[in-house]
Amino acid sequence: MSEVFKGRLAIIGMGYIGLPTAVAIATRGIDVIGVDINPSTVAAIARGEVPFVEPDLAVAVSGAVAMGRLTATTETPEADAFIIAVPTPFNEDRTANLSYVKAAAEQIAPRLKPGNIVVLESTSPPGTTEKVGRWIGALRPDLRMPRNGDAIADVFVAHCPERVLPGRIMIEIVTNDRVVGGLTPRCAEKAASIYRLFAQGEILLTDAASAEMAKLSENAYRDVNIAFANELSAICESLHIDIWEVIRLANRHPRVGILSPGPGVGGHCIPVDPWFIVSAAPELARLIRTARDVNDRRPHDVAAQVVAKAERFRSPTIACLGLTFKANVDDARESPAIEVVSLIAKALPEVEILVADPYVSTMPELLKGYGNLRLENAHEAVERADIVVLLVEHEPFRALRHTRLGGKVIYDTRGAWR
Ligand code: SAJ
Repeated sequence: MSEVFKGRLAIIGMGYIGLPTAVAIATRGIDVIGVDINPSTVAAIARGEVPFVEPDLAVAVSGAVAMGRLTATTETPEADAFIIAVPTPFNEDRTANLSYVKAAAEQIAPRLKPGNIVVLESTSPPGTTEKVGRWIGALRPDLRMPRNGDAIADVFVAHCPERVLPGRIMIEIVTNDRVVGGLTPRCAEKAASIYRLFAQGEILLTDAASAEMAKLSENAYRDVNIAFANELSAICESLHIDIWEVIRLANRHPRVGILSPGPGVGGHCIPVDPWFIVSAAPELARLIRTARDVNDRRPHDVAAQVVAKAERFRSPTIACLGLTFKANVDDARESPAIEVVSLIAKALPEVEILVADPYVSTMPELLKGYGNLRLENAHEAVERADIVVLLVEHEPFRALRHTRLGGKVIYDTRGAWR
């Protein structure tokens, strides 16, 4: 029989991954302590509230807190298992910034007892899980840390990369298969016992470096495929061919599935993670690096198209719809839509630009310096605009197509109004 975890579990990092994971485990009858350095996040969770928008998460958090299974604190407590779910951003030189992971490992180290499990969920370059083991070992020489070929250890360290899609987290956290890579096979088995509590997908056991690389490969795969769509889109624009018609037709081939072009690739994961592969093997990662460049270039191409359209008017008003990094989420981190708007605002300082997004209520920091930008509701913005640019295909924007767009110049970067 496969082992299933019993005991108390602490999760370090109550963000987009840590909080849903905490809830998924707490609702299986395990006491979960959520740890976050941000006191307002901790206070919100203690009230049963969620500090960001994710479908079905709020009701799950308030339920788990009301049942007394989920608590939150700023101090790392003692527990039987620890999951690290903190950000791994990149540095200026695009190498991974592991300072949050290191800080989490250092907070956990003094609390560890023999038999405890430590799982790293944060997306990380190959070798990071091993570093977590070393950082903990340096602070706790009294504990035997897991080493390959050595069956005996006091603490079990593994990597189980998160793979959930923002907007579908509460579904995917249960249904996705999970990859669990241990510093030793026993570590993988121990960590898997936690995911058996709630994962309905298969749990695939492997070594830590393979798990790290598999996660990076998933996001690099998506980045490369989106870059292909974005490059095709630029080519079709230059040849005056409708990209959406081309994709519709090509995708009727049984072995072709071209993704959707857009104004660029945003979010906290896909624009970041491929760089971890590039920095691990700079000479070899040629396609992955080029895909990053193609996707990073995309907001500039889209902004240039809008500027070209605006130059046909004497004094146009432009409506830009959507600011978040993708549809139906409130997350504007690394958003290409924001970059497009700022490039247009900079290129056309005399032109009035109205921006609208149902998920954004204050002007994002990056756009605050432009006197020609105003946040509006979508209907008003479209009503007043000569040029309407769709940057994010939020559900409420789709309906505008039938009623409001007549007589305007439309630039639909997402193909939502076809
Ligand atoms: N995008 C396109 N065209 C497409 C698909 C996406 O332009 O056809 C854009 C989106 O608009 C967005 C960006 O790409 O700006 C990324 O969006 P996404 O929906 O592809 O992915 P994320 O960042 O929300 O989540 C990804 C997922 N990874 C994969 O699908 C391989 C998710 O499963 C991961 O858990 C997540 O990264 C993560 O945290 O690593």
